[in-house]
Amino acid sequence: MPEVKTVQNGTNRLGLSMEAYKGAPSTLCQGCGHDTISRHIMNAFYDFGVDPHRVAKMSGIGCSSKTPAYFMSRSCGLNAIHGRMPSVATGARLGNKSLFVLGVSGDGDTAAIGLGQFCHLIRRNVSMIYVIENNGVYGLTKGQFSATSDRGSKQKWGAVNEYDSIDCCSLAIELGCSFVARSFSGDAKQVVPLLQAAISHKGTALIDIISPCVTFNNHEGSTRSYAHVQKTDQPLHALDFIPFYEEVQVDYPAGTSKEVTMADGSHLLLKKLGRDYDPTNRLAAIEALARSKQEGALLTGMLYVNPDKKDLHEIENITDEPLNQLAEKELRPGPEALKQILDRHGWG
Ligand SMILES: Cc1ncc(C[n+]2csc(CCOP(=O)(O)OP(=O)(O)O)c2C)c(N)n1
Ligand code: SF4
Repeated sequence: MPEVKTVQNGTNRLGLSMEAYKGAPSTLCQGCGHDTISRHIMNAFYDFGVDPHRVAKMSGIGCSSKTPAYFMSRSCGLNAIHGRMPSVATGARLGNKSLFVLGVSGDGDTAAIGLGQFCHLIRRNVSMIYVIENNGVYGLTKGQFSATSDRGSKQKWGAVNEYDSIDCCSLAIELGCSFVARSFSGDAKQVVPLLQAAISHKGTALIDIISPCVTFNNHEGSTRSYAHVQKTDQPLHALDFIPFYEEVQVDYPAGTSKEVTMADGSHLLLKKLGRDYDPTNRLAAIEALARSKQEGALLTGMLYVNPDKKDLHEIENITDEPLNQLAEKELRPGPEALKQILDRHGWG
């Protein structure tokens, strides 16, 4: 665990300035929600004090999938092919458990061509953050409806979407995802603590972030425009994140907040905003999402979390040591070990 320093003189607890978390200048359209999300990512990783060298940035294809180039240039990363980020990210994490794997995808990349990969990543509970930059269209290929576009919503040129949408959060909870959140790119106060809680989580942490495409999906009739999201956003709670290296010193009256202790000992505080919502209740989360879809509301916040679920490393009993640091002896245990395995399965 890195030495703990408080944030001071423009540096974080690792002694790094914000410069270390920046990337190349963005080439996206001005006002694109994806750029705002990149800023939230830089702020979350800087504030938490994650060493950029330990981050693996993974993405597929799309405007959203281009964004890892625009933050944390010191990190390694791979722009995979369309919809195939999850398998490449699984490989990276299996190969090196000490990496923070951050996947950035679009709603097209995830919910259409990559849907099978998305489902199996979640079933395996690979420890990584999965951000969907959800604008309801294929931005890069000029604004076709995506599988997350709401039925009845209108394309810029007037065509109406006749198909039901896939809700990636509902699907993820159904598949057993251990961390599911939804937010809006314009809501820094919600996105940054959610990202920090995701950094602290063991297992797949999915954050579906509505991210308006100003060029192809920001008009009247769209349900992913800035105006529509602002009108329908229903935050479940106000969020506070307290990292494992800070003492919990906030004092909320009983019954007004819920505290979730993350796998690394950090705390996520969920302060009630009107409604009673327990993000550790899986069935209630599925129901709340179905209800909000029916009502045309956008439910945002920590939808479901289970910090105790085993991740892929635990399930498969994979070594903590990065695989490239294992010696020949560990990689090739020899004929005696092979015989033991064969005997154990009755194949000897
Ligand atoms: C195999 C394959 N099929 C289709 C494409 C064309 N294509 C590129 S990006 C994209 C969709 C991107 O949409 P999304 O993931 O929502 O990202 P956005 O651009 O909206 O951020 C498509 C269909 C491709 N690159 N590869
Ligand atoms: S086309 Fe849309 S998604 Fe792509 S960069 Fe422009 S605003 Fe963003």
